[in-house]
Amino acid sequence: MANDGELDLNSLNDDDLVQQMHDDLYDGLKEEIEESVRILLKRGWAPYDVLTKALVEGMRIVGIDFRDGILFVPEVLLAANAMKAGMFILRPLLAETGAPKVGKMVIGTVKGDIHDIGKNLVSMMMEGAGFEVVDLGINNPVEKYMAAIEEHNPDILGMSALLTTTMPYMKVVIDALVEKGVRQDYVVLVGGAPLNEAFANSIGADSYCRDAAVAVETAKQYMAKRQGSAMAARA
Ligand code: B1M
Repeated sequence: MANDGELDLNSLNDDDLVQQMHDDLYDGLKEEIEESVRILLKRGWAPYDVLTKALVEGMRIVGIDFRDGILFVPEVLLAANAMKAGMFILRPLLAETGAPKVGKMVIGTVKGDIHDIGKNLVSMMMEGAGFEVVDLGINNPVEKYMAAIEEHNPDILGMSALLTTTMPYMKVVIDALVEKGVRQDYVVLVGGAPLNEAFANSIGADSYCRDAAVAVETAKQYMAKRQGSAMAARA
């Protein structure tokens, strides 16, 4: 057993187990998180609920103590690793869809920024909603985004930034699209904790997405609009 018999996670009721997961995430206990995710799934929990109620909420608590100087980078890295291990189990379940692909998105975290948990979550949820996702990873310079859209010809370009110092880089990418005369060919969606709608408007993005669920809904709306205008153009 992952927790060496100290605590039988299976013996906890759902509420206590979720509480324990918040604690285990805080302590960066990867194996315990993996075990608890599997237990909740076995108990019939929807993968999305495990993700949001246990993992994302746990990470929110970590974020508060990181901000307040109670936790430091090494501890937060362990928490992030534990979170990723849980997400790894959920990923195929969230992405399960027999539907034809509804659109394609290239997404990446901008240059100077190595935060990727939120971006990974957006990718997972978009895949689950039937989008093909090309994930460029972290720390992407403008050249990498430009090469990727040329290679993959997506409908949507997604950018993530978690730092106030890196979010302005999104404008560098959008400006490059404008300069190349291809801005209108792509829907540009941006997200990340320090952003807001006003910022997205000010850099010329199409929309700001508060979270992964909003990203999915927004992407679907743009795809419906695009398909509508393509049909109108053919008529
Ligand atoms: Co960092 N960090 N961090 N960090 N970190 C923050 C962002 C911070 C707010 C913490 C704090 O002070 N409270 C703060 C930024 C302050 C600021 O800029 N104003 C901060 C700092 C300062 C730093 C360092 C500078 C610390 C240092 O070195 N002294 C450093 C910078 C490194 C760098 O990038 N160059 C750093 C490093 C790290 C770790 C490596 C330790 C680790 C990252 C591990 C990883 O990602 N692999 C880390 C973490 C984990 C955090 C916090 C605690 C958690 C972020 C997270 O994963 N949240 C974070 C605190 C916080 O945000 N409250 C913090 C969970 C995730 C599900 O939410 O990422 O917001 P989020 O994503 C959401 C939405 O924002 C949205 O949907 C997601 C899902 O719902 N979304 C999108 C995100 N991207 C989107 C893209 C889209 C659409 C929606 O495209 C379409």
